[in-house]
Amino acid sequence: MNTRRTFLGRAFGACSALFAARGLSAQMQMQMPMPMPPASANPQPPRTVAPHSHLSSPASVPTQVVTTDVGDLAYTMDGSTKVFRLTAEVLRQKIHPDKTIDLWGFNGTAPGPTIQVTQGDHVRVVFENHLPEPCSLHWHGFEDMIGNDGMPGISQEPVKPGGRYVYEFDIHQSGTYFYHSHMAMQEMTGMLGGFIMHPRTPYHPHCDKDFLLHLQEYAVLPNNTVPNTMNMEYNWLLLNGKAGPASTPLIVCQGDRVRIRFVNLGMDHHPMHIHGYTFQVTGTEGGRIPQTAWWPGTTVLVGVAQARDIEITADRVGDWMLHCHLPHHMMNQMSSNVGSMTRRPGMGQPAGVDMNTGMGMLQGTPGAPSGDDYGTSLGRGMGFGSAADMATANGPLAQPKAMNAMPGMAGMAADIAANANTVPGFPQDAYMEGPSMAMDQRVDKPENYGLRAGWSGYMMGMMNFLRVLPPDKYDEVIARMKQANRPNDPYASLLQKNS
Ligand SMILES: [Cu+2]
Repeated sequence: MNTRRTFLGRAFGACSALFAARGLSAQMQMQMPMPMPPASANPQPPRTVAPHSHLSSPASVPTQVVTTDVGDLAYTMDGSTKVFRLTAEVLRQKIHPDKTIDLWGFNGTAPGPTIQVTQGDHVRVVFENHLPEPCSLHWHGFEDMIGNDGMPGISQEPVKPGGRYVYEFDIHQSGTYFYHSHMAMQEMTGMLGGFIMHPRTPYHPHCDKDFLLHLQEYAVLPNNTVPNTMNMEYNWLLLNGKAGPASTPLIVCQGDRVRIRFVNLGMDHHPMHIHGYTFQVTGTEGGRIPQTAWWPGTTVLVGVAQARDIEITADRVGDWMLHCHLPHHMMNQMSSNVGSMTRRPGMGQPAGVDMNTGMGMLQGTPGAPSGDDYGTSLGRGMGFGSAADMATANGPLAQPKAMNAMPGMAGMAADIAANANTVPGFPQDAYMEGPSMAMDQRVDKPENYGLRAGWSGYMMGMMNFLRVLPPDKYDEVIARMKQANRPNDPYASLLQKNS
């Protein structure tokens, strides 16, 4: 079969070859007497391709996890010890074409790079602190010695600026784990990362693709670049450090079995939803779930400090949405600090008032806290944002400036009813998603190749694609990804596999 695969690979490209081989395998199966399928309360539509074939990659080797937009932490060997070097540092990160913010992370990214090890490994992590304040690293979910727990002031001295600490682990667990600063505000400004422990014996069934998505939120007030870690209202919702449409799609080939690992080290819980598929939840932050206890769903709630692994067989082609289902987490630059949900005059929000008044919390008439006079203005008058930019709608802050920035806006009038301004509640999404928000070119990358024109006007915040591509399209996208030849490409392990 290897010979056949090599030949087909040369002839058609990796996925075409795989697909052809799967077709052959399906034909061969068709000649065999087929067992009756078990009765099911939820009959599945007929598969268009055979389920996973071992031809795609040997099941004896776990598939490397791809952390889109983040990548992996490389290691060196010291005898039989895997040595990782993790440096906490201040960095700037472009989370969206129009937003670059100051974060704290590791080795140039926030979240930090993913560490991947295998059960049975002896692992050393040399941690260096390049932050302006003390820090230590907690290894979340690890069953190990207290001295490696990373709890500052409890299990170790905090690592001072310029200092280092060496953590050592004997890996006996397997599953989706993580590391993070155990200082809460540091964690909220990006100091977290994934730690994958591959099982010594690969899980069954084998997954052809394996992805990790970090769920994150930041509160970055208008005209600011530093997340306000004290704020409890978030306006930037991210997957792997990028807000939609800047996040990178998960690329899979039709017929692949796919695992997606969600990790939540933030302040909010996220109901992660996938279109077009019913998945099985196959793992938690406590490791693999026995197959008899997997549960089906189309949305899985990923609570704070939890991981949830889901698996599907990607047999239906499409650019399927994969997103948090909280409506406010499907938007960018959301903030009640910059305007009210009304276009009616006289209902703007007060600026420059104290927090009690501005948040409408404890006092005032009529009907505080819900009175019209007391919409939120948190941050106004506190030196954040511009007090001049008092909006009266969900629409832009400064009309001419915004109109210039969004040429598509001019064409939107045609989509708006003539009496729109007299309709209570207008606008809701009219100026928040649609053609005026499209920025296909500005977020162009090989993984977006072939998406429907204007797609980016409808994708924000914690939204992404699972792109299940037919073999020919898959091969084309993979070829473009290879051609891009990006340094430290998060997709490197997948691209090597497809070479
Ligand atoms: Cu969410």
